[in-house]
This record gives sequence, C-alpha cells and structure tokens, in this order.
Amino acid sequence: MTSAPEAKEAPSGVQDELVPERVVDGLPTMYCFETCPFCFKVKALLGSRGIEYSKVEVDPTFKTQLKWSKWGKVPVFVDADGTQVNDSNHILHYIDSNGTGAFPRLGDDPEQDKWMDFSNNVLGKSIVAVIYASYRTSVQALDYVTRVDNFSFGSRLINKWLGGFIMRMVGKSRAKMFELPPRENLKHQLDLMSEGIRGYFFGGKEPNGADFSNFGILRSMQDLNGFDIVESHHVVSGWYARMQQNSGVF
Ligand SMILES: N[C@@H](CCC(=O)N[C@@H](CS)C(=O)NCC(=O)O)C(=O)O
Repeated sequence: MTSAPEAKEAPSGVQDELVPERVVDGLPTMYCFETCPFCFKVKALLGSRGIEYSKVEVDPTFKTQLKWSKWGKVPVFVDADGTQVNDSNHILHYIDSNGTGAFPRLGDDPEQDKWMDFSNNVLGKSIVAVIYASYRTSVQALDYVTRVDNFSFGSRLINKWLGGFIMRMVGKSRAKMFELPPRENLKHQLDLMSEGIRGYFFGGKEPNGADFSNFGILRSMQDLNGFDIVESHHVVSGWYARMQQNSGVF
C-alpha cells in the first residue's frame, strides 16, 4: 500500500522497517497535532473501534517528536508491534484491515475511494478557504490552534501573528481553486457530499472509510469560523452528529 513519495521522500502507507522503539506504553501510538484534520480521522476510527492508544503530540514548529521519521507530517501511526503507517487514509485502511475489516479495501469500492480522496482534495481545501477567509478569522484560528496544539511557549505568539498572516495567504490560494466564494463553496461541497451518504452513513448502516475521513476534516473546524455551515446543513448536520456518537469524538 504505497503511493508517490511525499514529505522528505518517504512513502505513504505501511513502512518496511519496524520501529518498536517508537511505541509508547506498549499501545498503538499516534503522532499528531491536536487540531489536525487528518489526525481527527484516525482518532475517530480508533474511538469507534474502542482501541486504546497512546498519543504523542508533536510540536508543530520543530516537529521534535517526529525527527526519527522520514515522513515529516502527522498523523503517523505506530502499531503496538512497531509497524509504522504514514498518511491518514492509509492509516484508516490499516487499522480497519487489522480489526473488524468492516469497510472495503482501497481499490475494491470506487465510491468509498472517491469520497476518501474528496476528504483531502476537496473538503480539506474548502474548509481552509472558509476558516482563513479574512485576516481576522485567520488570527482567531491561529489563536485557538496555538493554545491547543503543542507549541513551545516561545513560538506561540509568533505563530499566532505570523501564522495568521501566512494562513490568510493559504486561505486565499485555496479559495482560488473553487469557482464559488468560500462559504458558498463549502455549502456546495456539503451538498455534493450528501449524495454519497446512503441512509445513516456513506457505508450505509455502519461508517466506512469515507465517513471517518470526511468527519475528521469537518471535526477540525468545529471551533472555528464557518462551522455554522456544517451545523445548518440539512443532511450533513445529522450525519455529523451520528459520527460523533459512533466515534465518541465530540
Ligand atoms: N496527506 C496527509 C496530509 C497530512 C498533513 O498535511 N498534515 C499536516 C498537519 S494538518 C502536517 O503535518 N503539516 C506539517 C508539514 O507539512 O510540515 C494525510 O492525509 O495524512
């Protein structure tokens, strides 16, 4: 389960080399940022399956706790036996395939694959355009992120103001990817997403990979600008509440 090289040229998916020394307290261990959308996907699946795990909060500025890995992004998942898995959607598949195997594997269900890709390529970018729609909302978001994530005290202020500025630029560039203005676009993407929800979940009666991946992305904006669009959506709001119940991630 590998794909094109990404950060620091490490492949995504399951890695050949075991890293048992990175396991904390003998439990599956997730290296993450507290507010990261991709990490919420994994937290939701682990919660849904009742899997106990250790969490290592990585410092977003220096990524000290992740220096050992060639993959420079979070989440990184290290199973109790030291198996390292990179990249959120690959991690979802890995955890499911080693557990109940409740959802189809990559390549077996084009619908699930489509909506899992949508979570990163469309939904993730759509929420960034809304959260960072103005300089005010950007600084607000960075104020929240720098309080919740594991920033060192010294880098908190600089990240709030400089990060706010940088993320405003990122928000602008994300907005350019879509024809509609950010709020209208997010509403439109939620409308499209609703077509994939079959009854209770994308997976029907039980959530599949598409549910966990899209829920994770939206969960990361819960305390930020624009979440009212999710809360007021006639289909997605109910699905979101069901995913909260299912995963225990509120
Ligand atoms: N495709 C990756 C994206 C992960 C990602 O971009 N994570 C961000 C945090 S939200 C990160 O680690 N950024 C740090 C960096 O790129 O240096 C996934 O789905 O896991």
